[in-house]
Amino acid sequence: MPNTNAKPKHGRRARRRRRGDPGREQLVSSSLESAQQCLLNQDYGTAFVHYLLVLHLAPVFKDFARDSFRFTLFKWAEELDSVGRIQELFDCYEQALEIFPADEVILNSMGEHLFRMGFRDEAAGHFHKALKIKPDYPEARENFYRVANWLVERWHFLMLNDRGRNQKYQQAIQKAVQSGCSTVLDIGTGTGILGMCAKKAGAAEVYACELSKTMYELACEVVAENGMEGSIQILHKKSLEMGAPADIPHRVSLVVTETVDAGLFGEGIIESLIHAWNHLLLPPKRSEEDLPSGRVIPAGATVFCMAVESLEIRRHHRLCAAEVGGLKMAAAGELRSPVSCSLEPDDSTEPYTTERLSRLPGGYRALTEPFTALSIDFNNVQELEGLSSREVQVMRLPVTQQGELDALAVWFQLHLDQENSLSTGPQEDTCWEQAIYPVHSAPGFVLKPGDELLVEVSCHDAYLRLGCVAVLRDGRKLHLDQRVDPQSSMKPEPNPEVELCSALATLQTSQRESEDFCLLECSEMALLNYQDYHQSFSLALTKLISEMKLRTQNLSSAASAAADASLLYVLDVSEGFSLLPLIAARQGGVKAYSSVEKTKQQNVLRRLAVTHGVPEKHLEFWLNRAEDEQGVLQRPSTEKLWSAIILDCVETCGLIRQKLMEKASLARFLLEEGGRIFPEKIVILGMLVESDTLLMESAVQGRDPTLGFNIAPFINQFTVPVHVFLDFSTLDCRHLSEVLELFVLDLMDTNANYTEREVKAQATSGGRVTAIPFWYQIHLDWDISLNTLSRTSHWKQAAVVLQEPLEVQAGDWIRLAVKLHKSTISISAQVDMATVQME
Ligand code: 44T
Repeated sequence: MPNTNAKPKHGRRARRRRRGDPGREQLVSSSLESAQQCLLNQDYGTAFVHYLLVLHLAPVFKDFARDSFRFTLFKWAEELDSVGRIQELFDCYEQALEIFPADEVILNSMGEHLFRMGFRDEAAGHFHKALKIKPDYPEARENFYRVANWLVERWHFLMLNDRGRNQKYQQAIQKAVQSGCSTVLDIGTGTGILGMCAKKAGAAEVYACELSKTMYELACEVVAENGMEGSIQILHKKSLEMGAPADIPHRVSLVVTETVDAGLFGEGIIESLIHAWNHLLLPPKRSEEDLPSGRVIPAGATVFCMAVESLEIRRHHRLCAAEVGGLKMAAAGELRSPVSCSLEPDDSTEPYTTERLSRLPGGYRALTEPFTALSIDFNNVQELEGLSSREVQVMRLPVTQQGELDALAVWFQLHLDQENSLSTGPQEDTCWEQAIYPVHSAPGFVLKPGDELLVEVSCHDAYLRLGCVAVLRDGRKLHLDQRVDPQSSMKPEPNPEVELCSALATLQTSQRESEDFCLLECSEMALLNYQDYHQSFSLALTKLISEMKLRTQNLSSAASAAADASLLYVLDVSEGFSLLPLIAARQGGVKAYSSVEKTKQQNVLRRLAVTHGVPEKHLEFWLNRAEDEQGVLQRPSTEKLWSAIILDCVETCGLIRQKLMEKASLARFLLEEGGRIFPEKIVILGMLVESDTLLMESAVQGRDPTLGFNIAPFINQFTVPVHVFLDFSTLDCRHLSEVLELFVLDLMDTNANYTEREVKAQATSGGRVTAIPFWYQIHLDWDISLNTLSRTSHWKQAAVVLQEPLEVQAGDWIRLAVKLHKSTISISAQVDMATVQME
């Protein structure tokens, strides 16, 4: 009961309460009772309302009721979530936070809901708050690490670590300010660096805008820390929404910006500059008039393009084999990645991806010389405005090397001013990646020296569009913009004449009845091209299924059960597109459940089922997948258990999937006798390395200030200890140990899993251990396994970046404390002094 003798804290209301109010006390106690009763009856909504009432009327119960209140809130929120009552869900959280404003568990949980709804910035804010309240709260820490990558993208570190780039921008800004540009606007200020350069160079007025809330807040902190709080005005706005004098008092004489991505235009620089010229900048300088004028840094750009062959690019964008896991893929129709500049852009497609060509596994082959696709003057508003309506230009690229036409690679030179320029080319040692335009129009087409490739360049929607339209060969024109029969392009033709003829033949005859194709994510495409994966699963499934068939035959021979009773059930809970259920169903006597959700992809599987003699009813789709694992893993009917459950354990980015171990324990309960889950075991492997590249991508390095400004401590708050999407095979690093076994996850016996383990590693040479890349050996059964480091796999690797580099001598023993919390790995390392001293 509330302590009615307690000293009141606040004014009138509290004083009134002190007198004691038997009616109120009764209400509190009966509400509390009702809350508890409703909780027992699992009527969480009513329980929640009762708790709210109790805690509002009698805050003294806060400590007593906190746990039950949280539990009620979470359960009620789960219910609201499952029926899509999202607004109410967030209202409940807000009410809960009014009562417990500093409850890290509620904050973290609200962050998780926000994250799932796509409100990343807000989610991150909640995780951040939870962490400030309780820095050693692992759930909030993991969640924060997960969103940090979205909030502050990793390239910020790379750019700030790129001295060349920083200095060139600084010089150009200095020169412009000294030559009279005294009012400056930094569009897309990020950490505030270019705005601070302008101020430092002596600009009288500096404005900056930034559309990301997180970056805006960061810029404010950085600018204040560097003593420029009053002298740079930062706005949390997209430049397109700004005007003078509404947002800045008058037009400025200099706009500085680096709102460019690998494809130059992806961050909307054309639109931003057109708007800036029309609303934010003084008019450009006209001949010799001495009127105040405006200009832009960078002054312009030149875009280059070249055709390349690369197996790595190819396997991520189209099917490279006629058969996968024994399935003939012809019936699947055309499967392609969603990256294409010829498709009408929508949510599911992108015009290009990015790659650092110099780090492409397996390398690449340049098939043409680089050629200039486009030049643009950022100081000419007519030119900027005319870009979208510019006529399509056809470029002729002489082919210099023989190879398959897989993609066009694009990069650019950014002319900061007349002297300074930056290049993002593949040969440069910079922070930049290149834009990759995969070629879908001519799968498997081989270019030869002497050919000329015709490329159409246009700038629709202020995006650079490139299309390979034709090849000029021996005076003939081969059109590439029509579909080629994938079957014919699968088989490499050794004879060039035959190849030419067959290319011509298919181009003329195989116009598809429909332009229909099915889109698969790049990683799904690479998975489909991963032959070992399908062969290994096929083998393991065949083995298990024949064992199970023998078993059921023995059991049911006497009973001569109905045909259906002898069916085996296989469930695949892989994320995304997967052929595994079909591979299982093809064994006969198997009913397979697929988790593929997209209708087009389901149709692909259905078509393949038909052509492989799988009865329609033997391939089912797990359509009504509930969010919770309980729902996902429900068996088909109560009397039948699963013979095999296929779990998707490792994400493409190189991390273990969240909740894997929970899913595995649940799955084990749903197996019939002799049934299995795939995989049965995962071994986490790793290696000690010294890699400056990894450091550069994880945090702003060095003790020296960036261009004389103190930025690192602020942006480095967003450093995460685990680096994902790494290509260990092309990572620039020194190996300091052998391959180590870091952890073993036994999925068939989740009780056997520990969460912490000590691993001893011996340094094979001296150096600084900066990171521990890790990957997985995935054991489907005792003799079939897959290694996620394999060149042909769709998996990338991840790496733990150590907080402090560890100096080691050859022969030293290093003690690693490896922890696995939920699905997140963390590692700390120290030199084992005992062994050092012994030696
Ligand atoms: N990444 C390159 C692209 N912004 C750089 O919110 C190179 C990628 C990259 N703010 C690997 C390496 C690299 N008004 O914070 C961002 C963005 C903001 C705006 C206000 C506007 N109109 C805009 C447009 C963008 O500007 C900042 C910089 S965009 C630069 C992107 C290192 N992967």
